[in-house]
Amino acid sequence: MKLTKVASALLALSVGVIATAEAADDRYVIQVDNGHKGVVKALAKKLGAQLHVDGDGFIAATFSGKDLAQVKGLLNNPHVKAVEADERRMPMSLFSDDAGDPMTQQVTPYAVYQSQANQVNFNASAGMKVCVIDSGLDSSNPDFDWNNITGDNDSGTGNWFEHGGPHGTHVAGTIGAADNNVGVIGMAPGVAMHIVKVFNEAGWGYSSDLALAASKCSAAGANIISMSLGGGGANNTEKNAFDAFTAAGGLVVAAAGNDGNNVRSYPAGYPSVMMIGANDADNHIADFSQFPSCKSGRGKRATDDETICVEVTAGGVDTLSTYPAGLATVPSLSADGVTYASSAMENVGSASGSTYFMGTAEAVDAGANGKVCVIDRGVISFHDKVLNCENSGGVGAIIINNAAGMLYATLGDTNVTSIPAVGAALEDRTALLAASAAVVDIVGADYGYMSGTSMATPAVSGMAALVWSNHSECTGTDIRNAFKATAMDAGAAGKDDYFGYGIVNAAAANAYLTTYGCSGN
Ligand SMILES: [Ca+2]
Ligand SMILES: [Ca+2]
Ligand SMILES: [Ca+2]
Repeated sequence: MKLTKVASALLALSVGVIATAEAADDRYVIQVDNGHKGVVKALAKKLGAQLHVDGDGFIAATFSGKDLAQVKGLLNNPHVKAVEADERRMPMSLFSDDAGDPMTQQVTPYAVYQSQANQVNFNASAGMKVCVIDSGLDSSNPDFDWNNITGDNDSGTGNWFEHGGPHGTHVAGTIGAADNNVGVIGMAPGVAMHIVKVFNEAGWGYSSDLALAASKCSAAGANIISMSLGGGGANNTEKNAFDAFTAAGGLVVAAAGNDGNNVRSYPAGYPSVMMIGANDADNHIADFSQFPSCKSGRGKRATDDETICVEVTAGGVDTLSTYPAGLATVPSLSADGVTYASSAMENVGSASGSTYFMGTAEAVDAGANGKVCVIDRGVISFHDKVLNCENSGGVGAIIINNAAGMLYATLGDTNVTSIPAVGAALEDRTALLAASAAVVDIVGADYGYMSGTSMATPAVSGMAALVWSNHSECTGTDIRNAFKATAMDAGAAGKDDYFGYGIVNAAAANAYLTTYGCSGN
């Protein structure tokens, strides 16, 4: 299953505020008395200003190249009451992670708030156990209650407590990271987990592996199976295994897939398995989230079957969770003392020096020797740009996007470079090219971001453990039905192929079961 690894630019963004007396865009708000606004507007125009807003008691205008003191001086007029910087305002996400560094304090991921999981207490004595079928859970991450975690290896994948890539560790953190003073917090903090490792770095498993894993989950006493994986084509042996787990009272949750099309993935496509799509922090569907039809059969015989398509969604875009220790990368970029947003492309390390603009860096250039290369995106691969910088004696690389926004990329699986390389936004190109010195820094961290229906799936399986722990008399199917009955509608009004019933609301599902009982009557 495709995995979109999104570099942890948010930490850098949170400190990316530029302090200066000059307003952003040289744009100012001028408070005036309404009776003399015309006089002030004429004066501003005469001074070369460009007027933008004519409001009740104020105007807004750009004074190119002028700082606040200069504008105040120019507008020294009795009808001007005040002049202040016209601050930029951007659309904010409806939900966001707590501010702060998860290496030193606990950060609650946005999806917890979005799904109101923080409003439900996890009952640790209810005996919930989530079986995570993935790439293992690396024992190096400190944010787990290891006394509550067991596991099994499939043949050929190695020890379950040693990661086969960060995917499984990230998924497990979303389910059950501990509620302590560090890292993140899972949907069901500290819940017992059984880890079945069916993938390693090669990223491959078979339906027979999953059928075997389901029986291991049963043997371990798990009541929830979480699978952030899938692929095309149904398989009866695999289907039977999940049917049996569900029939025995369990709940099986799996990812819809990340190809952004209407293909039905399995195991999520089996009726006994709950299919999960991904939404972002603004309650929008993730562009990668698959949306298979709920229609079964053709023509007049077509019927609606809500168990073969997306049933609910949860946050799965830029999800912060646990990594094998040191394997997440956190970038920082500053130039002439100003911090800029950046993304980690490759290579942990720190580099500082004079900047050298290499254009698109299509060849070795002796001018870059000992310097931080500033490079435009385009023409050749990111890897070859960084390699040309390094072979020129460059100590670090900044690659600037050639389209609006931040550049998120890696140097690929065959990276042979070693200098730290970060991506930067096109919006910062002018400032970065003008800077005389820069510092590029990539540090390893235990927490990082990933995007995918793989991230939404453990959010739902964790919330199932959370809600179920307060209603342990119910079956997995009761929990599944409560999630669907109480989901927050999003996207097109009513149930739709992208969201199913909508975004899971753990607090509403919990209240629903309290009020109506397991069967929802
Ligand atoms: Ca924690
Ligand atoms: Ca299904
Ligand atoms: Ca909808």
